Formats: sequence, structure tokens, C-alpha cells
Amino acid sequence: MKQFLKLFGAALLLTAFLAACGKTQQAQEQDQTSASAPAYSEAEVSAAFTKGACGTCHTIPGIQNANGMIGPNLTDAPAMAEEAIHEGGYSGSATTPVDFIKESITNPSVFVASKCPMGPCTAGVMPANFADTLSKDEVSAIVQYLEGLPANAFGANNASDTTSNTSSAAPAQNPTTGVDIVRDPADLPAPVGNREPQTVRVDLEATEVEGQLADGTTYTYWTFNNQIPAPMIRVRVGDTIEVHLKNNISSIMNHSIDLHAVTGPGGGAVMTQTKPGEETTFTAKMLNPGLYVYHCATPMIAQHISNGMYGMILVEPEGGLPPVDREFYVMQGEIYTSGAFGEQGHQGGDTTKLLNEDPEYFVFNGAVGALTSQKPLTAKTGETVRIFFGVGGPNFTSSFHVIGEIFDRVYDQASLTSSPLTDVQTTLVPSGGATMVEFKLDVPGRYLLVDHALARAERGLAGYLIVEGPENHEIYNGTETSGSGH
Ligand code: HEC
Ligand SMILES: [Cu+2]
Repeated sequence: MKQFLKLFGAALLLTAFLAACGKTQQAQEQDQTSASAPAYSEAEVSAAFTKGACGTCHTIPGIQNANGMIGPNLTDAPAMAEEAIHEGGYSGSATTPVDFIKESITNPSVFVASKCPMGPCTAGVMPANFADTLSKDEVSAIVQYLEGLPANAFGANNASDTTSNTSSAAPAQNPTTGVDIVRDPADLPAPVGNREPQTVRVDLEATEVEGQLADGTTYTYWTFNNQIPAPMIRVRVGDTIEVHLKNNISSIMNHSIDLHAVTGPGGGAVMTQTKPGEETTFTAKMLNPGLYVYHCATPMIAQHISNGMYGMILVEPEGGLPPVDREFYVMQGEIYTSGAFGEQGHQGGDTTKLLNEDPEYFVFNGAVGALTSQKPLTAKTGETVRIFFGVGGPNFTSSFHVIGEIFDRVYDQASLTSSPLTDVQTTLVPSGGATMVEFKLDVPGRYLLVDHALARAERGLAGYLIVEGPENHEIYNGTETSGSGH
């Protein structure tokens, strides 16, 4: 009954309006796209949606990579707008769907939409800075497109589609080269060793960068300090860390940090939800030694992590760790691209695949080839190496293994205060967890870092440890055959 009254009311309004204008409904619709407002090309509209990253949260028909599930499905944005204006609970000034949609983008604080796919919508998730980051034209292009949905979706089979008739421009060229986001596995701080506890300042900056994911394929990574993994932080037990988290002004999203080494709600996340262009800070005392993962903890957290926002903090025990010849820093993660593994061009993220735990890529240090062709681990025979290995995930546990080596010591679950396991082939590292492994190198050659769930190697997950030195035929001897893949 309520529904009927609403429809009836809307029909009455429309009739009155049309009578006043003295026009048919069809003439009215044509005015919308051809005369009164400028018509934007498909390329312009798509570019505006891409710039706003609207598709990471919303499903928008006809728009590439717009299959997010955090915000309402915008297929019926005009109808939802109509409802919001007349249902109350809306504190903005819009009286028409066009104005409401525009206000949703430029000032989202005035409303809370009711229906998000994962349940009731959460206020304040919609980025509040579009008024600054999108031009007037970009906002208009978006509003005009949403206002014409669902009938005028790009690609919709609709002969009278006036919007697509105007789209003669070619779609924007997909970039195939992005910035290098791979952190060198040898890039980590020197040991803390034997010193008194002190306060250590940690500066991190959240950024969103177009990075190289694989040959011919780029991805919009979200990072701490532009590399994956994020910088390794190295302190000792009893230290106080003073974390300063900046969010780059060019970011679309808010970002934050949760360090598993921190004792206190959110591990820092409750004090660091940081808007683009702003900085937050907090201090925390390191009570427990260990090797800990840190990551962004802004909803949807799994999305921020899979986009690259993870790193590790090492809290050395009293007196430091036993010395070794070389240390390395390696982390594993999954990437959920819109296109299939290997597809060329720029890839957006795919929230449905993320929620289904169905990644296209598995990577060490952020990209395909990061630790093989680009920045392999290198060492010499006779040396003892230590790998700080962590899993950002967000979803998959690693069966960490080095093909051709045996871990002499595994600090299981990255517990540095228990005695290590000895002589281990493969060790389990959960998502949001870590391990510290050590082994001596006796035989030269190329060793492969893998997750022994080896299908993942076919999706990008492999690293090299290249060992130079004299042969040791007592330990390993024979004639090499072809085709081993090592
Ligand atoms: C980080 C996720 C996120 C991004 C990015 C995002 N939105 Fe939203 N949006 C939301 C959520 C969540 C809501 C509903 C709750 C709220 O914020 O009050 C919403 C609400 C809306 C609404 C109102 C829907 C209704 O019920 O009438 C519109 C329109 C909208 N967004 C458009 C956009 C456009 C256009 C962009 C890109 C320029 C965008 N959004 C980017 C999460 C997002
Ligand atoms: Cu983040």
C-alpha cells in the first residue's frame, strides 16, 4: 500500500510537471542529454569514474571494473535518491535526484544510504574529498551518467540510447608501464644490538600508485612509502615507537596502521584513520619481542591489505639476535585483479574475487618477477642467511619452503623467545603472521623460494636465492639434466 501511494504520488507529480512544461515524456528525456546539459563521451565518463575509484566500492552498470560491494549498487541511483529525499533521515538540501547524486559525491556527510550489499551502509566510508579531487566537469559527467541509469548504461542494447550515440572518442589508452613498487629483499635496517631502550620515531606515508604488476600489466597499489612490503621497522623490546602516519594528498582513500607488536585496541588503528593530506600520530611501548606484521586497517581492510599495505616490525629481544652473514626481508600477498592472470594493460581490483578468496596473482614483494628477474636474494657459499618472512595475505596461509635447502633453524610463528625448531623442510606461515628462518649455504647455485602450494608459483609466486662460490662435490654431485625449471 505504501509502495502504491509512493508510485501514485510520483505519477501525479510527473503528470503535473509534464503538463506544466507542455512536453511529452520523451521530449523531456531528450532535453536531459542533448540540450540542457553537455553530453559527455564514454571516455570522459569512464575516466571520471576511474579517477574517483568509485568502482572499488560500487557496482555501476556499463563501467569497467565497477563491481565493488561496499557501497550501494548504483544501478538505481535515481530511484534511491528519490526515496532518500522523501523518506527523511537526509539532511542535505537536494530536492531532485540529480542534485542528490551530486551532493552524494561532493558532500557525503549529509546522508546515509540504507542499502549496501553487505548489510546496512556505514556512514563516512564514502570518501569526503571528491569535491577537491574531481573537477566540476568530472562530477557532472558522473552525475549525468548515474541519472540516466539503468536504461542508458554503456553497452546496454538500447537503440534510442542518446548517450552512446555521442561517444565517438576512443577509450583511454591502457598504461602498460607503472612505477617499480618492489622492495629489494636486502633493504632492511641494521641490527639494533645491545643498547638501552629508547623512543624511536617511525615515519610512514600512505600512497596510491600505478605500479608494475607483471610484464605489460599495471595495478593501482596502495602502499606505505611506495614499496611492497612496507619498510621494515626495527626496534628492541622496551622501546617506545612514535608513529607518524601521513596520507598523501593525492590519495582517494583514508588509510591507517595496525601493528601486531602494539598492545592496545586496534594496534594503532583507532588513532590513525588518516584522511588524504593529513597526518596522525600515536606512541606505543614494545612489550613483547618478536617479528610482527603491520598493515592498513581501514575498511574494507582486506582490500587495503591485498592492494599492498603490509610490512613488518622486528622487536629484538634484550641483547639482540645472534649475528648472521646476511638478512633478507620477504613478504607474500595475493592480488585480486579484474582481468584474468596475465591479462595485459591496467587492472582494477575486483572485490567479488576478494570476498570469494579467488586471487589472480600471488606475489613475493608485490609483483610478478620481483624476486626472480628483478631483485633476487644473493649470497655466498659458507654464509649463514636469515630470512624474515611474513604473509600480508590477506587470505592465504603460506607453506614456506626453499627448494634445495633445509632450514637449520625455524623460529616458529616468529616467536623469538622460544628455542627454534631445527632441520625443517617447510614451515607454515599464517596470514598476518611471520617466521624467521636461518640456514647455512654449502652448495652454489640457484635456490627457489616458494609457497609449497605450488599452483601459486604459476600465478607469480617465486623467488631466487642465488648463491656463488666453489662447488662442493662431497655434498652434491652429478651431471645436470635439462628441464628441471630450477
Ligand atoms: C570507499 C568506498 C566508496 C567509494 C570509493 C565511493 N563510494 Fe559512494 N558510497 C559508499 C558508501 C559506503 C555509501 C553509503 C553510505 C554513506 O557513505 O553514507 C555510498 C553512497 C553513495 C551514493 C548514494 C547512494 C544512494 O543511496 O542514493 C552515491 C550516489 C555514491 N555513493 C556515488 C559514488 C561515486 C560517484 C563515487 C566515485 C566518485 C563513489 N561513490 C565512491 C562508498 C564509496
Ligand atoms: Cu589503507
